[in-house]
Amino acid sequence: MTDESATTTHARTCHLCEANCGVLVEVQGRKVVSIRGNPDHVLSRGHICPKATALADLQEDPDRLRRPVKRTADGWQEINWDTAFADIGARMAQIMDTGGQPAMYMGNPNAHNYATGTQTGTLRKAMKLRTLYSASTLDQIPHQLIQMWMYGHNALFPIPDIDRTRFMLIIGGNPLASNGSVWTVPDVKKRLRSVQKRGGQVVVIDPRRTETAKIADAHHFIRPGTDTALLLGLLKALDEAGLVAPGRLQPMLDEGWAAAWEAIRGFDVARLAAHCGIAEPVIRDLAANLGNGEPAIVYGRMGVSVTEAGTLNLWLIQLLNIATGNLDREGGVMFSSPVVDLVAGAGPGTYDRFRSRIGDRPEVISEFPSALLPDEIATPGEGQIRALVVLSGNPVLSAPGAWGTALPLLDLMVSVDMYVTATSAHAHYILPPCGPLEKDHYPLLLGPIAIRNYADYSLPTLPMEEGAKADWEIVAEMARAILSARGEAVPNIVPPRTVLAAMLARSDYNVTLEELEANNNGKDFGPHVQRLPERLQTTDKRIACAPPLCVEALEQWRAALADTPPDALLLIGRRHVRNNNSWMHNSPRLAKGRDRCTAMIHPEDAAARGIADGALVRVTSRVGSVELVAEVSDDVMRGVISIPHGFGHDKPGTQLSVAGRRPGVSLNDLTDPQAMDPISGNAVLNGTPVTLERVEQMVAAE
Ligand SMILES: Nc1nc2c(c(=O)[nH]1)N[C@H]1C(S)=C(S)[C@@H](COP(=O)(O)OP(=O)(O)OC[C@H]3O[C@@H](n4cnc5c(=O)[nH]c(N)nc54)[C@H](O)[C@@H]3O)O[C@H]1N2
Ligand SMILES: Nc1nc2c(c(=O)[nH]1)N[C@H]1C(S)=C(S)[C@@H](COP(=O)(O)OP(=O)(O)OC[C@H]3O[C@@H](n4cnc5c(=O)[nH]c(N)nc54)[C@H](O)[C@@H]3O)O[C@H]1N2
Ligand code: SF4
Ligand SMILES: [Mo]
Repeated sequence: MTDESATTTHARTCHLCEANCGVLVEVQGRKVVSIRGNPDHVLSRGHICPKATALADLQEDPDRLRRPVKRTADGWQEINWDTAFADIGARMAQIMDTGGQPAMYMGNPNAHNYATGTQTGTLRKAMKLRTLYSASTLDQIPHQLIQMWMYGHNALFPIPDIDRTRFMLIIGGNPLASNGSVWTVPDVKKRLRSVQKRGGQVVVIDPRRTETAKIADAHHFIRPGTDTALLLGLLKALDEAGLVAPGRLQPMLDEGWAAAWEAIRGFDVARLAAHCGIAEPVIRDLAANLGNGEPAIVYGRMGVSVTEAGTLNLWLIQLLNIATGNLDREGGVMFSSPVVDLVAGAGPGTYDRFRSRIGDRPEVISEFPSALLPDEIATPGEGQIRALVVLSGNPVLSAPGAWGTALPLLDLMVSVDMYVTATSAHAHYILPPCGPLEKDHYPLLLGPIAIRNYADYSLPTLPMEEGAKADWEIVAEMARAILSARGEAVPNIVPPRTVLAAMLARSDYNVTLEELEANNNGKDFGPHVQRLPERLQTTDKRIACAPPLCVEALEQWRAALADTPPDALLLIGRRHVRNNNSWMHNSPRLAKGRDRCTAMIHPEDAAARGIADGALVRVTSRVGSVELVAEVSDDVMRGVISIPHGFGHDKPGTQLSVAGRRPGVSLNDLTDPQAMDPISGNAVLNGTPVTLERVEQMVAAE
């Protein structure tokens, strides 16, 4: 007989963000009693953030759908899985057979779900998709593109070796709120503190004095969208100080190295300094620190990637790490030796094999810009998108564009999501996955970008609820239903665990799935080691230092460089440790506390418009207008306004009872879908020009 009151504790990974912390989940029956950090985890060492305990809220949320639902004239109707798949297969087949174009949008949670990734290929084939839309073009695709061009493979991420560095320059990243990005680095605050304890320094470049900036040795405000000037200034200052010293990298650099410097040498540091708003002596001092021969890192994230010069900036960042000899060096940025190697397992990536119907944008690693999707749906003509599958995404809140008017035009929309969100509310069918603690986990995409080489497999903590399905099963069965309805061969489903076991069997490391399963704390395979030149995937085994489109973009940037930058108020985003994009606002634990969806503005900008702290303001961009409360603070630089993304939970149809109590406004009602990095198609989510005014509130008559 089992004791119903007994509690058991299970080790697993928190999959909510890139940090992948080890947690200990105590359960009693199906009830979560506690969630705490696993002190013995090889990577996270007991660290967790407030979101970990919210795993329980997600698991137990009464708003979470437990069965597939179909939209009817009388509202959502529960249907069984077989009916859902049969209906979707038939409607998709009919649309495809009559020349309708299908599409798929994949959201961020897919990056945290190895199991789904083993099945999406079949769904893409069933839907005959050449390209995807995903959160990557709202995020990190410029990184991948630069890596493909310079190192020969889009998955060759240079990882900041934080535990051995002496100087870390963080440009446009806020790891204390985000817990690190394109960089699996649990417990990042303590690791940054350790850099300082070793006598090293952390410097932050950000238009806002962020949580990370507050613990740094120095913080410099930068005018949004002008990092290109800072990066060029650093390169030029290094050169002028005679500090360009690639060292052992020199023989690995191709002819592009000379070409890149030819372009850089034409710039003037003083003029670049004036453009970005960081004083010339500060730039020269930063360059001296980067080039003093000690291990140093230049790390750039959302603040440099999701701007018009995203790809250009990422190129310059690589050049900086090469110029100071800090690429492939302990304490610099290093390439991992992953247990499951995606570089060996997938092609290097592609560029501009074909163009988008709308906007004539190049295909980038088989993707088109997500910000284009609403127009691809709404614009009639051959190739118009008639059917859409949204796989764990919420583009209505997370992406720029007129989604609210485009999605209702679809003949078929399927959302794989456990909530009725601003996006899934438009679907004809919502297919909900099981609860988060009912899934297994392996950091397939994120392990390779971790600060150490490691592997960690988690079993499901709770058995699956009766009638529930995991995302991977939903995707696999939907693919089969479509193939079957179109009279095509229907493949057998290979379960994710089988795929993972086979990948581990091919690993350079001697490790099996069973071993990892028995190990509660993850398995450490040591710090990163030098991998160049062997790891380069370029045909000549050299680093391609001057991607032609980057050199061209630099010339265009030079031509557009104005002495006096425009005086517009520029809008940037803001992450908070208790939020996660658009989808964790329904957790009562996380939603607690003061309103976080505020417009943060500098006291002088507020005073100039007669705006007091707490006043209602209207923020207007080229594409839209929102009203929210002002938070007057000198944590944000003058001329900049900051609003967090992911709010707007009162959009039509949304069913999130906790989030709905304080819905906030959507930042992406202001961001401009036409603003894109022309090279990568990545959306421009920072630096949107806006106007700001006080809203005259009606005072009720006595
Ligand atoms: N203005 C502005 N916009 C931004 C950003 C910004 O900084 N500023 N950041 C951008 C970035 S970096 C990203 S990655 C994107 C994210 O963009 P998206 O991925 O489109 O949006 P999310 O808000 O992450 O929504 C995820 C959705 O998946 C659902 N979900 C969560 N877990 C699961 C799961 O396990 N299975 C299934 N089936 N569904 C699940 C949630 O309920 C939610 O509806 O947003 C981007 N948007
Ligand atoms: N708590 C929490 N954690 C998260 C997420 C979340 O929503 N909440 N989202 C996850 C996801 S999907 C991602 S991609 C990561 C993102 O991880 P990060 O990139 O670390 O997160 P952001 O807070 O967007 O940091 C971008 C910083 O750039 C600054 N910035 C804006 N414009 C500019 C500019 O022009 N130049 C410079 N130099 N800086 C600028 C912003 O003020 C901000 O501090 O976070 C992940 N982790
Ligand atoms: S930092 Fe927080 S959300 Fe991210 S993995 Fe760790 S506990 Fe989970
Ligand atoms: Mo992201």
